[in-house]
Amino acid sequence: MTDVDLLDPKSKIQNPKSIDSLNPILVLIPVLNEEATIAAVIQSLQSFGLTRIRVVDNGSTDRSVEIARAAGAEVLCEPIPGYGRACWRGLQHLPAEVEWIFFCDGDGSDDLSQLPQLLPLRHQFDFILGNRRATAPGRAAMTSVQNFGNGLATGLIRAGWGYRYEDLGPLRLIRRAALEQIQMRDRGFGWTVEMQVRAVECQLEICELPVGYRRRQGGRSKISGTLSGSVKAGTIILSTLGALFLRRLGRRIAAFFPWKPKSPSF
Ligand SMILES: Nc1nc2c(ncn2[C@@H]2O[C@H](COP(=O)(O)OP(=O)(O)OP(=O)(O)O)[C@@H](O)[C@H]2O)c(=O)[nH]1
Ligand SMILES: [Mg+2]
Repeated sequence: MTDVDLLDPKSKIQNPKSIDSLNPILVLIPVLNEEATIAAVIQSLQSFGLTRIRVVDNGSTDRSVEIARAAGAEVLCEPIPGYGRACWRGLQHLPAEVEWIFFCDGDGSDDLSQLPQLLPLRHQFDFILGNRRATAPGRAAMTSVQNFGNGLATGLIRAGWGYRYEDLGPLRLIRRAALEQIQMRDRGFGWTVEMQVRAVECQLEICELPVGYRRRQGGRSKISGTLSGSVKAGTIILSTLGALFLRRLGRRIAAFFPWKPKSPSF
């Protein structure tokens, strides 16, 4: 793991002027009923020079869609519910120029002020994640269930795959080619953890950058803010990890046997 230390005076990535063209970066925001916050999130991203912003809505019953469009985002509507489903939908029909995908939430909880440090890291890494647990405001804003769940999931990844992640945060920038290599399958709340495990399996260059985080800035929680949402998401994350572990075991067992299944002849 590479965890970039922003306080390191020798760090090469401190200078915000090193940000070059951000045109190849597409921002993807899954959204469900975030009318109170989505405009501010979009405006904040735009203020950092990110203008390709795609919101994927899963049937919001409020004005999220109109507000996101008015703020300058492209809005896609995915009829089948699911956080991962929305993320997957947002990756369809990407313009040819897009080389990077930046994921963030639409509830205003991500502290985007670290973007001038985070974005230039794409010149050194394939996959850059915001690490909320490395900052005091980040840790404080996460519920105890979230902190526990993150610790458990990252501990299991460490035990199962030998890679030490610190967080399973929403803020993440990934190379498009790497995402294609990862071949995401999950279409629900297992999306984030699957991406992280598959990134290790695909031997991507990964780094985590300390980022701030705060409680959602309006609207209602769909996942971690309620006990039932946390338990549901936690269960899905753990079962996703189990399935990924078994899948990898299956691949290892298959590689052990000398014979290979015959490819069908036509
Ligand atoms: N399209 C879509 N977006 C979703 C869905 N569930 C959650 N989201 C969005 O995903 C992001 C994260 O969801 P949140 O409700 O903020 O979950 P959380 O961050 O774990 O919990 P809180 O911030 O405490 O509410 C937000 O932008 C939501 O609007 C879904 O089923 N479909
Ligand atoms: Mg949130």
